[in-house]
Amino acid sequence: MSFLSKLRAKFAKEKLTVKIAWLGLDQAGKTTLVKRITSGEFNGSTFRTLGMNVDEFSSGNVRFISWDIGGQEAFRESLWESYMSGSMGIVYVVDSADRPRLSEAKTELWKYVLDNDKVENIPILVLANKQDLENAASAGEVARALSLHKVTTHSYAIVPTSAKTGFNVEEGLEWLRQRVTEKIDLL
Ligand SMILES: Nc1nc2c(ncn2[C@@H]2O[C@H](COP(=O)(O)OP(=O)(O)OP(=O)(O)O)[C@@H](O)[C@H]2O)c(=O)[nH]1
Ligand SMILES: [Mg+2]
Repeated sequence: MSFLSKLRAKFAKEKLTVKIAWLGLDQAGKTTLVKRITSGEFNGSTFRTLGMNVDEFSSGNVRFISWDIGGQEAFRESLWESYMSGSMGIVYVVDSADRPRLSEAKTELWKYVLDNDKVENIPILVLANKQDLENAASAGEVARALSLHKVTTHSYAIVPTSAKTGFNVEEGLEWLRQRVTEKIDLL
């Protein structure tokens, strides 16, 4: 058995452990989404993340080690790049109802992730979150606001979600699980 066959066999039996990083402006809903995934419930009393939270959860054959990084401006410059290092996927969360800040969300996505040479070609899952709110922009509107059609360097998906109702949260995660697993299969 070749080394790679052994490696695949090992992964088939054991869960594959994968680090992912959650990024996005403050208030986008990152911590609430992670809590929804880990507890299956909506927790409306998150406090702004000062630094980051590490959690662990599984989806199929993948165990995600999830780094939920604070989105306040002070943390972007100081933490985002170093804390996302070593990630095999990025979840970029957008508050779809905060239309005035969509352009800031675009600037930061491109600055820290898409135009950042230090970020490898890893899949990027964009969550157009807070879809339960009446004035929320649709996933298409968020995609346009972030200029996602210009992305050529990464595989990406945009998924409308609500951490409040749980809408599409599992589906988004499933997309990321598949992309990450594919990459390993290509080894
Ligand atoms: N209605 C609604 N509110 C949400 C949703 N997701 C998060 N929120 C609320 O948005 C606020 C901010 O959520 P957080 O999860 O703390 O945001 P964050 O992205 O972690 O923010 P930082 O830690 O500062 O980066 C909280 O009041 C949440 O209850 C959602 O899908 N719908
Ligand atoms: Mg947070």
